[in-house]
Amino acid sequence: KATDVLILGAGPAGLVLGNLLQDHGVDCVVLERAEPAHLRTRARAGFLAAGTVRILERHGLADGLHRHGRAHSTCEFRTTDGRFRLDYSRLGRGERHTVYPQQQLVTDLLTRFTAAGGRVEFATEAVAVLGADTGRPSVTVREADGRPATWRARYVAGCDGRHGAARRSLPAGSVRRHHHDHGVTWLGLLAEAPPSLDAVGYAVHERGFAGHMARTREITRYYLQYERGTPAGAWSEDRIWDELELRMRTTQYGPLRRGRITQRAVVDLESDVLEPLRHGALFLVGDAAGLISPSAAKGANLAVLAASLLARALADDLLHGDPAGLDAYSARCLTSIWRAQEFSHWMIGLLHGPSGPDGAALFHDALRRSRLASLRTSRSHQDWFAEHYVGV
Ligand code: RFL
Repeated sequence: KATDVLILGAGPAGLVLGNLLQDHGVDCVVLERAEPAHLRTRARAGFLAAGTVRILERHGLADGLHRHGRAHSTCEFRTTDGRFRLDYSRLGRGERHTVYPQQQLVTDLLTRFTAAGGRVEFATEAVAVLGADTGRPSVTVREADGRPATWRARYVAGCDGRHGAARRSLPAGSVRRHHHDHGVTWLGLLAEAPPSLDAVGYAVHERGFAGHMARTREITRYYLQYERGTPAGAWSEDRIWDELELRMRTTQYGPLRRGRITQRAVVDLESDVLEPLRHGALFLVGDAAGLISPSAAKGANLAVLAASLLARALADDLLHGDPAGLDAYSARCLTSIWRAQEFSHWMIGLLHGPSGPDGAALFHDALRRSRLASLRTSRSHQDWFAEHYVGV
Protein backbone atom coordinates (compact mmCIF):
# COMPACT_ATOMS: atom_id res chain seq x y z
CA LYS A 1 0.00 0.00 0.00
CA ALA A 2 1.50 3.33 -0.97
CA THR A 3 0.79 7.03 -1.30
CA ASP A 4 2.81 10.24 -1.38
CA VAL A 5 1.73 11.64 1.99
CA LEU A 6 0.42 9.35 4.67
CA ILE A 7 -1.56 11.25 7.29
CA LEU A 8 -1.97 9.61 10.70
CA GLY A 9 -5.13 10.82 12.44
CA ALA A 10 -8.36 12.46 11.26
CA GLY A 11 -8.67 15.27 13.80
CA PRO A 12 -8.58 18.95 12.84
CA ALA A 13 -4.86 18.73 11.94
CA GLY A 14 -5.09 15.62 9.75
CA LEU A 15 -8.28 16.62 7.97
CA VAL A 16 -7.19 20.20 7.21
CA LEU A 17 -3.93 18.79 5.87
CA GLY A 18 -5.79 16.19 3.79
CA ASN A 19 -8.19 18.72 2.29
CA LEU A 20 -5.43 21.19 1.42
CA LEU A 21 -3.18 18.52 -0.11
CA GLN A 22 -6.11 17.28 -2.16
CA ASP A 23 -6.75 20.82 -3.40
CA HIS A 24 -3.11 21.03 -4.47
CA GLY A 25 -3.42 17.69 -6.27
CA VAL A 26 -1.07 15.83 -3.93
CA ASP A 27 -1.83 12.15 -3.42
CA CYS A 28 -2.56 11.38 0.25
CA VAL A 29 -4.35 8.86 2.49
CA VAL A 30 -5.59 9.37 6.06
CA LEU A 31 -5.38 6.52 8.58
CA GLU A 32 -7.72 6.90 11.55
CA ARG A 33 -8.00 4.61 14.55
CA ALA A 34 -11.63 5.49 15.34
CA GLU A 35 -14.92 4.99 13.49
CA PRO A 36 -16.49 8.04 11.78
CA ALA A 37 -19.37 8.18 14.28
CA HIS A 38 -16.86 8.71 17.08
CA LEU A 39 -15.19 11.63 15.27
CA ARG A 40 -18.53 13.30 14.56
CA THR A 41 -19.53 13.29 18.22
CA ARG A 42 -16.26 13.87 20.10
CA ALA A 43 -16.80 17.24 21.83
CA ARG A 44 -13.63 19.16 22.62
CA ALA A 45 -12.69 22.65 21.40
CA GLY A 46 -15.07 25.36 20.33
CA PHE A 47 -13.29 28.70 20.00
CA LEU A 48 -11.81 29.35 16.57
CA ALA A 49 -9.49 32.33 16.22
CA ALA A 50 -9.92 34.83 13.39
CA GLY A 51 -6.71 33.60 11.72
CA THR A 52 -8.01 30.01 11.81
CA VAL A 53 -11.27 31.08 10.18
CA ARG A 54 -9.32 32.92 7.47
CA ILE A 55 -7.30 29.78 6.66
CA LEU A 56 -10.48 27.70 6.45
CA GLU A 57 -12.21 30.36 4.32
CA ARG A 58 -9.31 30.55 1.90
CA HIS A 59 -9.72 26.86 1.19
CA GLY A 60 -13.50 26.74 1.04
CA LEU A 61 -13.77 24.93 4.37
CA ALA A 62 -15.73 27.56 6.29
CA ASP A 63 -19.31 27.17 4.99
CA GLY A 64 -20.52 25.25 8.04
CA LEU A 65 -18.95 27.57 10.59
CA HIS A 66 -20.35 30.61 8.78
CA ARG A 67 -23.80 29.06 8.74
CA HIS A 68 -23.92 27.67 12.28
CA GLY A 69 -21.03 29.27 14.19
CA ARG A 70 -21.49 32.37 16.29
CA ALA A 71 -19.25 35.39 16.58
CA HIS A 72 -17.90 35.89 20.07
CA SER A 73 -15.88 38.77 21.44
CA THR A 74 -16.46 39.36 25.15
CA CYS A 75 -14.98 37.91 28.28
CA GLU A 76 -16.02 38.66 31.79
CA PHE A 77 -13.77 38.33 34.83
CA ARG A 78 -15.37 37.83 38.23
CA THR A 79 -12.99 38.42 41.10
CA THR A 80 -12.87 39.33 44.77
CA ASP A 81 -12.52 42.95 43.63
CA GLY A 82 -15.66 42.94 41.47
CA ARG A 83 -16.30 42.06 37.84
CA PHE A 84 -15.26 43.59 34.55
CA ARG A 85 -15.75 42.86 30.86
CA LEU A 86 -13.39 43.12 27.92
CA ASP A 87 -14.83 43.38 24.42
CA TYR A 88 -11.76 42.20 22.54
CA SER A 89 -13.26 42.99 19.13
CA ARG A 90 -12.63 46.63 20.10
CA LEU A 91 -9.14 46.02 21.46
CA GLY A 92 -5.82 44.85 20.00
CA ARG A 93 -6.30 43.86 16.36
CA GLY A 94 -10.09 44.07 16.68
CA GLU A 95 -10.61 40.35 16.04
CA ARG A 96 -13.29 37.95 17.27
CA HIS A 97 -13.66 34.25 17.89
CA THR A 98 -16.13 32.06 16.06
CA VAL A 99 -17.73 29.55 18.38
CA TYR A 100 -18.18 26.30 16.47
CA PRO A 101 -17.91 22.92 18.18
CA GLN A 102 -14.84 20.95 17.09
CA GLN A 103 -16.87 17.84 16.22
CA GLN A 104 -18.91 19.89 13.74
CA LEU A 105 -15.75 21.25 12.14
CA VAL A 106 -14.33 17.73 11.93
CA THR A 107 -17.60 16.54 10.35
CA ASP A 108 -17.43 19.32 7.74
CA LEU A 109 -13.78 18.57 6.95
CA LEU A 110 -14.48 14.86 6.64
CA THR A 111 -17.50 15.38 4.39
CA ARG A 112 -15.63 17.71 2.09
CA PHE A 113 -12.54 15.45 1.93
CA THR A 114 -14.43 12.28 1.07
CA ALA A 115 -16.83 14.07 -1.33
CA ALA A 116 -13.79 15.20 -3.34
CA GLY A 117 -12.51 11.61 -3.53
CA GLY A 118 -10.27 11.64 -0.44
CA ARG A 119 -9.49 8.32 1.16
CA VAL A 120 -9.78 7.73 4.91
CA GLU A 121 -9.07 4.27 6.32
CA PHE A 122 -11.16 4.14 9.47
CA ALA A 123 -10.65 1.71 12.34
CA THR A 124 -7.02 1.53 11.26
CA GLU A 125 -4.47 2.13 13.95
CA ALA A 126 -0.94 3.24 13.12
CA VAL A 127 1.44 1.17 15.22
CA ALA A 128 4.88 2.54 14.30
CA VAL A 129 6.60 4.83 11.83
CA LEU A 130 9.73 3.14 10.54
CA GLY A 131 12.71 4.45 8.57
CA ALA A 132 11.75 8.13 8.81
CA ASP A 133 15.41 9.09 8.47
CA THR A 134 16.07 6.79 5.50
CA GLY A 135 13.99 8.67 2.95
CA ARG A 136 11.77 5.58 2.53
CA PRO A 137 9.44 5.73 5.51
CA SER A 138 6.82 3.12 6.20
CA VAL A 139 4.04 2.82 8.73
CA THR A 140 2.93 -0.44 10.24
CA VAL A 141 -0.80 -0.56 11.01
CA ARG A 142 -3.47 -2.74 12.54
CA GLU A 143 -6.46 -2.82 10.22
CA ALA A 144 -10.15 -2.98 11.11
CA ASP A 145 -10.14 -6.80 11.10
CA GLY A 146 -7.10 -6.84 13.38
CA ARG A 147 -4.68 -7.81 10.64
CA PRO A 148 -1.30 -6.09 10.34
CA ALA A 149 -0.37 -4.20 7.19
CA THR A 150 2.33 -1.80 6.01
CA TRP A 151 1.98 1.51 4.19
CA ARG A 152 4.78 3.26 2.31
CA ALA A 153 4.94 6.96 1.58
CA ARG A 154 7.31 9.76 0.62
CA TYR A 155 6.31 11.68 3.75
CA VAL A 156 4.38 10.89 6.92
CA ALA A 157 2.38 13.54 8.78
CA GLY A 158 1.90 12.64 12.43
CA CYS A 159 -1.51 14.20 13.22
CA ASP A 160 -2.43 11.47 15.69
CA GLY A 161 -2.39 13.46 18.90
CA ARG A 162 -0.33 13.28 22.00
CA HIS A 163 -0.46 9.52 22.47
CA GLY A 164 -0.22 8.61 18.81
CA ALA A 165 2.24 6.45 16.90
CA ALA A 166 4.20 9.41 15.46
CA ARG A 167 5.46 10.63 18.81
CA ARG A 168 6.07 7.10 20.03
CA SER A 169 8.21 6.31 17.00
CA LEU A 170 10.73 9.12 17.48
CA PRO A 171 14.07 7.53 18.37
CA ALA A 172 15.42 8.51 21.78
CA GLY A 173 17.59 11.60 21.52
CA SER A 174 16.22 12.70 18.13
CA VAL A 175 14.09 15.47 19.59
CA ARG A 176 14.09 17.51 22.76
CA ARG A 177 10.94 17.33 24.85
CA HIS A 178 9.88 20.31 26.94
CA HIS A 179 7.34 19.28 29.51
CA HIS A 180 5.76 21.38 32.22
CA ASP A 181 3.05 20.41 34.66
CA HIS A 182 1.27 23.57 35.78
CA GLY A 183 0.11 21.81 38.92
CA VAL A 184 -3.54 22.68 38.27
CA THR A 185 -6.37 20.30 37.42
CA TRP A 186 -9.73 21.14 35.85
CA LEU A 187 -12.93 19.19 35.72
CA GLY A 188 -14.18 19.88 32.18
CA LEU A 189 -17.97 19.63 31.87
CA LEU A 190 -20.53 19.81 29.10
CA ALA A 191 -24.01 20.74 30.21
CA GLU A 192 -27.28 20.48 28.35
CA ALA A 193 -28.01 24.03 29.36
CA PRO A 194 -28.13 27.30 27.43
CA PRO A 195 -25.26 29.68 28.15
CA SER A 196 -25.85 31.78 31.24
CA LEU A 197 -23.94 34.84 30.12
CA ASP A 198 -23.18 36.37 26.75
CA ALA A 199 -19.46 36.22 27.47
CA VAL A 200 -16.74 33.77 28.34
CA GLY A 201 -16.83 33.81 32.13
CA TYR A 202 -13.62 33.52 34.17
CA ALA A 203 -14.22 33.36 37.90
CA VAL A 204 -11.21 33.79 40.13
CA HIS A 205 -12.22 32.59 43.57
CA GLU A 206 -10.48 31.56 46.77
CA ARG A 207 -12.04 28.08 46.36
CA GLY A 208 -10.53 27.81 42.88
CA PHE A 209 -11.18 28.79 39.31
CA ALA A 210 -14.52 28.34 37.50
CA GLY A 211 -15.09 28.98 33.79
CA HIS A 212 -18.13 29.34 31.53
CA MET A 213 -17.91 28.97 27.74
CA ALA A 214 -20.83 28.87 25.33
CA ARG A 215 -20.86 26.07 22.77
CA THR A 216 -24.31 26.25 21.13
CA ARG A 217 -27.66 27.74 22.11
CA GLU A 218 -28.40 24.55 24.05
CA ILE A 219 -24.95 23.45 25.25
CA THR A 220 -22.46 25.13 27.58
CA ARG A 221 -18.97 24.09 28.61
CA TYR A 222 -17.98 24.70 32.22
CA TYR A 223 -14.69 24.20 33.99
CA LEU A 224 -14.05 23.79 37.69
CA GLN A 225 -10.63 23.74 39.27
CA TYR A 226 -10.49 20.35 40.93
CA GLU A 227 -8.24 18.62 43.36
CA ARG A 228 -5.68 16.53 41.49
CA GLY A 229 -6.39 12.81 41.61
CA THR A 230 -10.14 13.16 42.23
CA PRO A 231 -12.11 10.90 39.85
CA ALA A 232 -14.30 12.72 37.29
CA GLY A 233 -17.44 11.14 38.71
CA ALA A 234 -16.74 11.96 42.37
CA TRP A 235 -19.09 14.94 42.63
CA SER A 236 -22.86 14.80 42.22
CA GLU A 237 -24.46 17.10 39.65
CA ASP A 238 -25.96 19.20 42.45
CA ARG A 239 -22.57 19.62 44.10
CA ILE A 240 -21.05 20.68 40.76
CA TRP A 241 -23.75 23.28 40.12
CA ASP A 242 -23.57 24.57 43.70
CA GLU A 243 -19.81 24.97 43.41
CA LEU A 244 -20.05 26.65 39.98
CA GLU A 245 -22.61 29.09 41.38
CA LEU A 246 -20.53 29.84 44.44
CA ARG A 247 -17.34 30.52 42.48
CA MET A 248 -19.16 32.47 39.78
CA ARG A 249 -20.74 34.54 42.55
CA THR A 250 -24.27 34.11 41.23
CA THR A 251 -25.85 35.73 44.28
CA GLN A 252 -24.23 38.97 43.11
CA TYR A 253 -24.34 38.52 39.35
CA GLY A 254 -27.35 36.35 38.56
CA PRO A 255 -28.11 32.63 38.37
CA LEU A 256 -26.73 29.94 36.09
CA ARG A 257 -29.09 27.98 33.87
CA ARG A 258 -28.73 24.46 35.14
CA GLY A 259 -29.08 21.36 33.00
CA ARG A 260 -28.02 17.74 32.72
CA ILE A 261 -24.25 17.23 32.69
CA THR A 262 -23.46 15.08 29.67
CA GLN A 263 -19.68 14.91 29.74
CA ARG A 264 -17.03 15.08 32.44
CA ALA A 265 -13.29 14.95 31.89
CA VAL A 266 -10.43 15.57 34.27
CA VAL A 267 -7.76 17.71 32.59
CA ASP A 268 -4.38 18.21 34.24
CA LEU A 269 -3.04 21.48 32.84
CA GLU A 270 0.20 20.56 31.11
CA SER A 271 2.47 21.92 28.42
CA ASP A 272 4.45 19.62 26.22
CA VAL A 273 6.45 20.72 23.18
CA LEU A 274 8.79 18.74 20.99
CA GLU A 275 11.69 20.36 19.17
CA PRO A 276 12.22 20.04 16.24
CA LEU A 277 8.91 18.99 14.68
CA ARG A 278 10.58 17.03 11.93
CA HIS A 279 12.49 13.79 11.97
CA GLY A 280 13.56 13.04 8.39
CA ALA A 281 10.39 12.30 6.45
CA LEU A 282 8.15 12.45 9.52
CA PHE A 283 6.45 15.74 10.47
CA LEU A 284 4.56 16.36 13.69
CA VAL A 285 1.37 18.44 13.51
CA GLY A 286 -1.22 19.62 16.05
CA ASP A 287 -1.38 17.90 19.44
CA ALA A 288 1.30 15.45 18.27
CA ALA A 289 3.70 18.40 18.06
CA GLY A 290 2.76 20.07 21.27
CA LEU A 291 0.18 19.93 23.96
CA ILE A 292 -1.10 23.18 25.37
CA SER A 293 -3.38 23.57 28.34
CA PRO A 294 -6.94 24.51 27.33
CA SER A 295 -6.74 27.69 29.46
CA ALA A 296 -6.42 29.93 26.40
CA ALA A 297 -8.28 27.75 23.83
CA LYS A 298 -5.34 27.48 21.46
CA GLY A 299 -4.89 23.77 20.67
CA ALA A 300 -7.22 23.36 17.69
CA ASN A 301 -6.14 26.72 16.30
CA LEU A 302 -2.47 25.77 16.39
CA ALA A 303 -3.37 22.45 14.72
CA VAL A 304 -5.08 24.19 11.79
CA LEU A 305 -2.23 26.68 11.38
CA ALA A 306 0.45 23.96 11.36
CA ALA A 307 -1.55 21.83 8.92
CA SER A 308 -1.87 24.73 6.49
CA LEU A 309 1.89 25.46 6.67
CA LEU A 310 2.74 21.82 6.12
CA ALA A 311 0.30 21.41 3.22
CA ARG A 312 1.90 24.27 1.34
CA ALA A 313 5.42 23.02 2.08
CA LEU A 314 4.62 19.45 0.98
CA ALA A 315 3.00 20.70 -2.23
CA ASP A 316 6.03 22.88 -3.01
CA ASP A 317 8.33 19.94 -2.48
CA LEU A 318 6.34 17.21 -4.20
CA LEU A 319 5.00 19.26 -7.14
CA HIS A 320 7.82 21.78 -7.70
CA GLY A 321 10.87 20.15 -6.15
CA ASP A 322 11.27 23.03 -3.70
CA PRO A 323 12.09 21.77 -0.17
CA ALA A 324 12.48 25.22 1.46
CA GLY A 325 9.04 25.14 3.12
CA LEU A 326 9.67 21.70 4.60
CA ASP A 327 13.03 22.85 5.91
CA ALA A 328 11.42 25.88 7.55
CA TYR A 329 8.29 24.08 8.83
CA SER A 330 9.52 23.23 12.32
CA ALA A 331 10.92 26.66 13.15
CA ARG A 332 7.84 28.47 11.79
CA CYS A 333 5.43 26.33 13.79
CA LEU A 334 7.47 26.51 16.95
CA THR A 335 7.38 30.31 16.89
CA SER A 336 3.55 30.19 17.07
CA ILE A 337 3.53 27.31 19.52
CA TRP A 338 5.84 29.04 22.00
CA ARG A 339 3.94 32.30 21.73
CA ALA A 340 0.71 30.46 22.51
CA GLN A 341 2.40 28.56 25.35
CA GLU A 342 3.62 31.80 26.86
CA PHE A 343 0.15 33.34 26.76
CA SER A 344 -1.50 30.22 28.09
CA HIS A 345 1.01 30.12 30.95
CA TRP A 346 0.19 33.75 31.71
CA MET A 347 -3.55 32.90 31.73
CA ILE A 348 -2.96 30.03 34.14
CA GLY A 349 -1.18 32.43 36.49
CA LEU A 350 -4.03 34.91 36.16
CA LEU A 351 -6.77 32.40 36.90
CA HIS A 352 -5.26 30.21 39.63
CA GLY A 353 -3.06 30.58 42.59
CA PRO A 354 -1.68 28.47 45.35
CA SER A 355 -4.24 28.61 48.13
CA GLY A 356 -3.61 28.71 51.82
CA PRO A 357 -2.53 31.17 54.47
CA ASP A 358 1.23 30.84 53.97
CA GLY A 359 3.33 33.80 52.88
CA ALA A 360 4.08 32.58 49.36
CA ALA A 361 0.38 32.02 48.60
CA LEU A 362 -0.60 35.42 49.96
CA PHE A 363 2.15 37.09 47.94
CA HIS A 364 1.04 35.31 44.76
CA ASP A 365 -2.56 36.26 45.43
CA ALA A 366 -1.64 39.93 45.85
CA LEU A 367 0.27 39.86 42.54
CA ARG A 368 -2.69 38.24 40.83
CA ARG A 369 -5.08 40.91 42.09
CA SER A 370 -2.72 43.57 40.85
CA ARG A 371 -2.50 41.88 37.44
CA LEU A 372 -6.30 41.75 37.24
CA ALA A 373 -6.53 45.42 38.25
CA SER A 374 -4.10 46.32 35.49
CA LEU A 375 -6.16 44.33 32.98
CA ARG A 376 -9.29 46.12 34.18
CA THR A 377 -7.85 49.61 33.86
CA SER A 378 -4.93 49.74 31.44
CA ARG A 379 -5.82 50.11 27.78
CA SER A 380 -2.38 48.96 26.60
CA HIS A 381 -2.61 45.85 28.81
CA GLN A 382 -6.06 45.15 27.35
CA ASP A 383 -4.74 45.55 23.79
CA TRP A 384 -1.94 43.10 24.55
CA PHE A 385 -4.45 40.65 26.05
CA ALA A 386 -6.81 40.90 23.08
CA GLU A 387 -4.05 40.40 20.53
CA HIS A 388 -2.82 37.22 22.19
CA TYR A 389 -6.21 35.92 23.27
CA VAL A 390 -7.62 35.73 19.71
CA GLY A 391 -4.36 35.28 17.85
CA VAL A 392 -2.23 32.27 17.00
P1 RFL B 1 -6.91 15.21 17.77
O1 RFL B 1 -8.12 16.03 17.64
O2 RFL B 1 -6.62 14.53 19.05
O3 RFL B 1 -6.97 14.13 16.61
C1 RFL B 1 -6.05 13.05 16.56
C2 RFL B 1 -6.71 11.92 15.80
O4 RFL B 1 -5.78 10.85 15.68
C3 RFL B 1 -6.44 9.62 15.97
N1 RFL B 1 -5.39 8.69 16.42
C4 RFL B 1 -4.88 7.73 15.64
N2 RFL B 1 -5.17 7.36 14.39
C5 RFL B 1 -4.44 6.34 13.86
N3 RFL B 1 -3.45 5.68 14.55
C6 RFL B 1 -3.15 6.03 15.83
N4 RFL B 1 -2.18 5.37 16.49
C7 RFL B 1 -3.87 7.09 16.41
N5 RFL B 1 -3.83 7.69 17.63
C8 RFL B 1 -4.75 8.66 17.62
C9 RFL B 1 -7.48 9.98 17.02
O5 RFL B 1 -8.54 9.05 17.04
C10 RFL B 1 -7.93 11.36 16.53
O6 RFL B 1 -9.02 11.28 15.63
O7 RFL B 1 -5.58 16.06 17.41
P2 RFL B 1 -5.37 17.30 16.43
O8 RFL B 1 -5.94 17.03 15.08
O9 RFL B 1 -3.94 17.64 16.56
O10 RFL B 1 -6.27 18.49 17.03
C11 RFL B 1 -5.96 19.06 18.28
C12 RFL B 1 -7.24 19.48 19.00
O11 RFL B 1 -8.15 18.39 19.03
C13 RFL B 1 -6.94 19.94 20.44
O12 RFL B 1 -5.77 20.72 20.46
C14 RFL B 1 -8.09 20.80 21.01
O13 RFL B 1 -9.26 20.03 21.18
C15 RFL B 1 -7.66 21.44 22.34
N6 RFL B 1 -8.78 22.17 22.98
C16 RFL B 1 -9.15 23.41 22.52
N7 RFL B 1 -8.49 23.98 21.47
C17 RFL B 1 -8.91 25.19 20.97
O14 RFL B 1 -8.27 25.69 20.01
N8 RFL B 1 -10.01 25.85 21.49
C18 RFL B 1 -10.73 25.34 22.54
O15 RFL B 1 -11.72 25.95 22.95
C19 RFL B 1 -10.29 24.08 23.11
N9 RFL B 1 -10.97 23.51 24.14
C20 RFL B 1 -9.47 21.58 24.04
C21 RFL B 1 -10.58 22.27 24.60
C22 RFL B 1 -9.11 20.33 24.55
C23 RFL B 1 -9.80 19.79 25.62
N10 RFL B 1 -9.39 18.54 26.12
C24 RFL B 1 -10.08 17.36 25.80
C25 RFL B 1 -8.08 18.43 26.70
C26 RFL B 1 -11.29 21.71 25.65
C27 RFL B 1 -10.90 20.47 26.18
C28 RFL B 1 -11.68 19.90 27.33
